[in-house]
Amino acid sequence: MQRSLPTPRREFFRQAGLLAAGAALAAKLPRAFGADDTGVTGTVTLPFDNGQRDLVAYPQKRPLIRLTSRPPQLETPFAVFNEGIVTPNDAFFVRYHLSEIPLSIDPAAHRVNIRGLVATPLSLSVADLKALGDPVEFCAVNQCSGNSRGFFSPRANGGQLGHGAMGNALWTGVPLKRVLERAGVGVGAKQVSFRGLDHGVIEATPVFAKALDIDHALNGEVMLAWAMNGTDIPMLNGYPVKLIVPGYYGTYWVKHLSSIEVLDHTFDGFWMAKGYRIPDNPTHSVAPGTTPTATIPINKFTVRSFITSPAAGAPIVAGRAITARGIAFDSGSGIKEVAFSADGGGTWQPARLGQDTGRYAFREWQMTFTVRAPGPLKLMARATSNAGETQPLEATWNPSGYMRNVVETVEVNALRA
Ligand SMILES: Nc1nc2c(c(=O)[nH]1)N[C@H]1C(S)=C(S)[C@@H](COP(=O)(O)O)O[C@H]1N2
Ligand SMILES: [Mo]
Repeated sequence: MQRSLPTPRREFFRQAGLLAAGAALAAKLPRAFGADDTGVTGTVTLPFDNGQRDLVAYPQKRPLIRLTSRPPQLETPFAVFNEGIVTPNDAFFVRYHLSEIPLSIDPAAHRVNIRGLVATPLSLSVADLKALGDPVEFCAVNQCSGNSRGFFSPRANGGQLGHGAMGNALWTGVPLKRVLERAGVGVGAKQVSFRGLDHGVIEATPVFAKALDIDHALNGEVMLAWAMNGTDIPMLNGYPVKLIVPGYYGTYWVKHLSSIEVLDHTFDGFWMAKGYRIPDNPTHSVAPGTTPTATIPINKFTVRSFITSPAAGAPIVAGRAITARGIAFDSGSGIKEVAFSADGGGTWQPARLGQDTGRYAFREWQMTFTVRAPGPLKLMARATSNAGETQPLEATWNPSGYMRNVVETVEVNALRA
């Protein structure tokens, strides 16, 4: 698609605004890192052991559920997903691994370097990326591998997250394919690695770098994005350039992208070779509490659905029509069906699917039903993808608590009319 270029005047104001935002971020972030109560606006309790969390407002963000402060790991309050299928930038979750994160970046000075097995190494600014022309734009879900980890039983290692380490946004950028073709991929290319500007305190800490197979990198869908929901990507979400890998877990969506390297071998960086690995079997799971014998790098999303309304514990009234609603997504085949149960899985009815805004996006669904008698109720939603994948009724388990996609249950209480 083609987009008109901003006028120089608007561009000036945009840049000025950005510099101001960057300065404000630098001023505020270190304090928000502190052990004190700076920025805390309230608390929430996620529905599992040790689920008490502070709500903290970071720069460019509304109050979000804080898991850790250095580096910041923030999750989206679940109620946000009931407000619309696009997750607003200021509500989008944040995940980092290393403590030294960029607090302000000069967009004119930032470069994405393309090197390794290429004919012509490139060093591209954001303006250079935009000047490649013909930007692409699509909605896609970014979800952390460990989204919903807090619900694993027995407890899985890692941040105890609720369901808020996911979000759906409109991404604008240039296909990675076009950039790699510009550089000229050499014969024998096997993988492409990616890294950003963040790093650890000490030199020995492995940098956060990820890799994709060369065919995947050249599929035309993987994108170097400079905009999120029609505006600059928030600093904490990867300003000024972020890798978008639709249908794949967030771990591949490298933020503050600064280096791309074409390799003639399989990348052996820590976050591919040791971290973010799943059991190498069809369900990517093992018996609870056991260790897999063989593992592979995590890759595509499993199919999931959520009931966003009514909320757990919400009072509903027996004998009256109630509309339940929610969202579903998979790794890109698209959602074929969402089945809904108001009796704990005893009976299922197909829900009405909302507008299709792209096969990588959240798909909205609705179901109107009437509860006959007062009392507690278990509401469930179960999505099936166009690829035929469906959500399990029993939770699977893996040591890192990745890829949860069991059918979730929302318990409500029907009151007498
Ligand atoms: N540079 C950089 N990019 C990164 C990470 C990181 O630690 N550093 N974490 C990854 C992980 S595991 C996730 S889930 C997503 C989260 O993206 P978000 O913070 O924009 O929500 O960023 C990915 N990209
Ligand atoms: Mo993640």
